[in-house]
Parts: sequence; C-alpha cells; structure tokens
Amino acid sequence: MPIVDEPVHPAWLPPGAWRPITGRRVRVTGEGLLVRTVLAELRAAGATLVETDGDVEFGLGGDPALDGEGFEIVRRDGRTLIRAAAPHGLLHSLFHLLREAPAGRYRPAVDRRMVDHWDNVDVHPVMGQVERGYAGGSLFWRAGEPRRDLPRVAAYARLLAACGVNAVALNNVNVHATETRLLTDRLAEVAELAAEFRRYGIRVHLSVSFAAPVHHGLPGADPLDDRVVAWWAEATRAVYEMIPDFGGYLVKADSEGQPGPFTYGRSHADGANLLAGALAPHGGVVHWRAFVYNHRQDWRDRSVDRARAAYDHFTPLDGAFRDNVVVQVKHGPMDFQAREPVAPLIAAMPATRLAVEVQATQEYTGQQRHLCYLAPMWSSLLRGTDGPAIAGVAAEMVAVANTGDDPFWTGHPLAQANLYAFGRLAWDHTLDPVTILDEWTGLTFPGASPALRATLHAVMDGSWQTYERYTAPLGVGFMVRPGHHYGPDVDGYEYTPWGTYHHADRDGVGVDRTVATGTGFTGQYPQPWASIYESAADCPDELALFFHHLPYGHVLRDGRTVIQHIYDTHFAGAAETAEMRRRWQTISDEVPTELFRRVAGLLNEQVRSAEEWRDQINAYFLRKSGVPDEHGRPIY
Ligand code: BDP
Repeated sequence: MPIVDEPVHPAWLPPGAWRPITGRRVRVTGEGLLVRTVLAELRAAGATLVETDGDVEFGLGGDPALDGEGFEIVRRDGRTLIRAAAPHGLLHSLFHLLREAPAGRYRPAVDRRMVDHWDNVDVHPVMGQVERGYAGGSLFWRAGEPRRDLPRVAAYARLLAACGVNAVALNNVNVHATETRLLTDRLAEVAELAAEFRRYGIRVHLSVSFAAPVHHGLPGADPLDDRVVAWWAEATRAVYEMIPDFGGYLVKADSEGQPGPFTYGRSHADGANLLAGALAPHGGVVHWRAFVYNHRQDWRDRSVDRARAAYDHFTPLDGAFRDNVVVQVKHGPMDFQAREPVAPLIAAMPATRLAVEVQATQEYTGQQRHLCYLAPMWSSLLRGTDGPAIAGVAAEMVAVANTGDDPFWTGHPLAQANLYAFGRLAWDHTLDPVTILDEWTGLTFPGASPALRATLHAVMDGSWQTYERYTAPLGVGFMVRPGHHYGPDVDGYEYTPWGTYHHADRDGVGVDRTVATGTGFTGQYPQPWASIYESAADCPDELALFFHHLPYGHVLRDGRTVIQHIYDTHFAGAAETAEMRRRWQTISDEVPTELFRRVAGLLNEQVRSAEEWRDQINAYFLRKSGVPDEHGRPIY
C-alpha cells in the first residue's frame, strides 16, 4: 500500500517522519484488519519485518485495563516492546512511536474523538460545497456526485488516525434534500467511504434530518408516532446491514431552520430517544446538538439572550436521554467566537453523556487566511483557566473539520496544526500546546532546524491572542461581516434577529448578562464562577464585555480603561501580524517552496485584514466615545 503517494503537499507523516522505524527489525503478532494496516505502514516505512526477536515488537495480550485503544510501551535492553489489549491500541501505538513517545502506559482521555464535516453533496447556492469550508471542495462529493477519490480518502483517514481521531461525520449538520438520501438509496456511497476509514480504526457517522421520514413519504415525523418509529428502525437496520460498524447519527434539530421535535409538540429528549432507539440494537449512538436558540429574536428586547438558550432548553432534560444519546454542546454559549466563556450547560448535565464541539474550521478565527493556532484556546477551556473545566466532564470531543481537497489539506498550510492539535488534546487533555506544535513540526517537517522550529513558535504560539487583539474587543464577539463572517463590520449584526449584539452607545459597550441588572446568564454557572462573572471587578478582562455593559472609562483589572484597552490591543494586534510576516520571510530555505509562498501570500492578506480591523474598530469607538487615544496614535 502506498503510504505517501501524495497527490498533495506534506501534512504530518511524510516519509522522513518514519525515522524511528526505518531500517529497524520489527515483529508484529496478531491478526485482523488493523494489524494488516500496521504491517503495511511498517513495510512502507522501510522496517524489516521479522518473525522473532525484533528491535521493536508489537503484540496483543496487554493488560485489559488498557481497554480498546490503550497500549503500553516498555523499553528493555535496547528493545521496544508494545502491548495492547486490542488491535486499535496497536495502531495508535505505532503513531506514538513515531513521536518517540517515552515508555509508559497510554490511554485516551475520552472514548470518542470525532471530526464533523460540514460537506454538502450538492453545491449549496449560498454555502457552496462545504459549509464554512476554507480548504477547497469536499473530499467526498463534488456537485452532487461521489468523488470516489479513495486513495485520497485513505490518506485522510491515515492523517486523522495519526493524531488520534476515531470517528468522522461525513456530511453537513444542515441536511438538505439530496443529503437525506445518503441514509437510503445513496447509502452505497457512505459504505465505500466507511471501508477506507475502517482500515484506520475510524467509524463513520452521518448527519440526518429529523424530517427524513417525511422526505421518504410519511405524513409527519412525530417521534411518538409508531409509523415514524418503524421507519427509523427499518432505515437503521438497512444501514447496519451494509455498514456493520456504522457509528450513528448526528442531528441538528429545531435550530436555524432545521426541522425537529418542536413541530410535534415534543421535546428534544423525545426526538433524540427516537433515533437512539433505532440505533441501540446495533450499538450506534446519536449525537444530538444543543445548538438550539431563537435566531428570530427581537433585537430591541434586551432581556432575551442567545447565550442562555442551550442551558434553558437542555438542563430540564438532564437524565431523560437514553444511554446511547450524546448531547453535543458547542464549547461556548454563543457560536465559536475567538473568545467566549465555557458554555454553562457543560457543567450542568451530570446525568447526560456530553460531547464538546470546537471549530477547527476557522469560521470566526480568520477563515484559514489568517494564521490562528487554536490549541492554546482549546487547552485553556479544557483546563478551566477562566471558567469551569471541560476536562473530566466531557465524555467525548468533536471538532468541525478544517480539511478539504486543497493540496495542503487545510487552505492555510499551517492550519494543519489545528487539526493535529485537536486530535492530540482530545487524546490527552493535559498536553501543552507548545509541545504539540513541536510534535507537529517534527512530523511535518522531518529534520526541522532549530531556526525553523523557533520561527514556527514565534508565528504560531501567540497567534490566537494576536487574532483576538485586532478583532472584537474584550469578549464581546462578532462584529464580522454578515453572511460570510470574514472581516470587520462593527454593526453588521447589531440590528438583526440573530442575537449577537455589542450594545455600544456613546457611554459604553458590552452586554449586561448579570443576574442583578442584566439577562441573568451569569446565574447559569456554578460557584465560584457565577460570582466571578457577576462582578465587573472580578470578571477576567478578556470576558469583560461578554458579561458586562461597561462605561468607556471603566478601569479593567489590568489598570487600563476599556477605551484605552481597545486602542492598545488593536494597534498591538495589527503590529504583531506584520512581525509574523517578517519572521516568516527568514525561513524561505527551510520549507518547500510552494508551502513557503502560500503562507507568505496569506500573511500579506492577514496584515491587510488586521489593519482593516484595527482601523474600523478604533475609529468606531473613537467616534462613539469621543475619548482620544492617550498615546496620540492616528485613528481615522
Ligand atoms: C454557525 C455557522 C453555520 C452552522 C452553525 C451550526 O455559521 O453555518 O450551520 O454554526 O453550528 O456558526 O449549526
């Protein structure tokens, strides 16, 4: 099997990355599909496969406590011995070995680490082939037809497996008419993709429409109607007949126009349990998204708060879901902004299996034109730096995919690091983002020089905070151009029904979400966070305007006023992008030319866009507030 018969530019694991294996005597025991995958990888990496006394030995028979995916690495007398309890563990151990993982026991922090594609089968008139996709077209479909580029799908499955991902949802959560047929007469397309992913231990899931029975001739989709129950049971039986290891369904219901149980006066638990009932006999799960809110709200009514919605809808249902329902919650209460507090729902569903969803596709973080390494954000959410920790509460982790048929996989070549970091953090929540970047660098640019490593750290480690500095200030969010969400438009969503406001006036800015005088959202948090967020004096600066409407002269915890903080961060953020661009120019000899050029071009755009953000935000707030910059810098 060709390993890197790449129609594409290097992602992690080009041939040079196999140095720890190449030329070594390796013995593998065990059988089955995944063991065959391990053998094929080893052969292609230039290992010498032996029957006895390998320098490296992979085998089953490890401690059952390692579960399905764990493994143990023992180093003894110059040899490396790997034991797993199941073949999936052997596959993961192989990739850990390439990272030169030290001896020890390894087990993933959560059982399911999933990537959700928002790929459409047809080209959607507004959203295109991939909704919020910034890496070309879909790897799976083009203009209504299956692409059948199976070697590319296999290479993709391998990339995902190599960072620890073990589940993939193939199609968009917004399910249009054609996509409902993936579940029925177009199931063979799904089975074909599933066969490629299976070789790398990845199970395939499908987004389904709650109204699927209606698309297929039933008069309604009421979850308590026996005909609907029977329809789902039969459709699901047929899926498993063709794809025995099918993962399950992903559902966006009663959200942004998608159909759901509310139409029939039923709850989200009724809806999720219907599908869970159909999947249970086959061992499948339903991921039911908690992204439910009113996108037709009255912007004049300040008591309505979109941030409250998921908690208000779902906490009354805690304990009402079947065992094979996973409630999938976005990491923040709004919508994947560069800075949000953790969603309070995550800390409020003790009797429900939760998956936490992050957005690797950079819809609100620069759309893969801007360099924005997201691992520091995800790591701080997992650890609970500024709110309740996700680690230990989430049973599963999900990322919205940032990949497509772009030759670099991710549009911005360095955005590959986000996908890699997602997989690694989902596997081990305690990993440090700087260490993850080192791993990724070593695997992607084998033999990377100290200068290249230093430059990648210089341009990437702080890039999320740089992005935050030049975009919407102090956690207030949005301020993006409506529709496509790229570039600044301070009031773009201010007078719309979407619920994404900043409430700036001549005196101040921010959303009062306190219990005392605002929407009461802070009351959804457990202590001490409810009190910390409620108090303007205690609230972390970076969330100040998310929780409070503050006068421009309000002094933040860092000693600066709100208005001066806005000016300072916007000048600093834009200047940092220029420095990133300068640093990148210093390593032109260290990376492949095409990759160098692609990144250089994108950095030009990032500098331009950051200056545009800086100027629009600063000018807007100067005009609103009338307060000049204390350093007298030019504001237009
Ligand atoms: C929003 C996107 C929209 C998605 C939605 C979702 O703008 O395209 O459909 O999230 O997560 O951020 O369902």
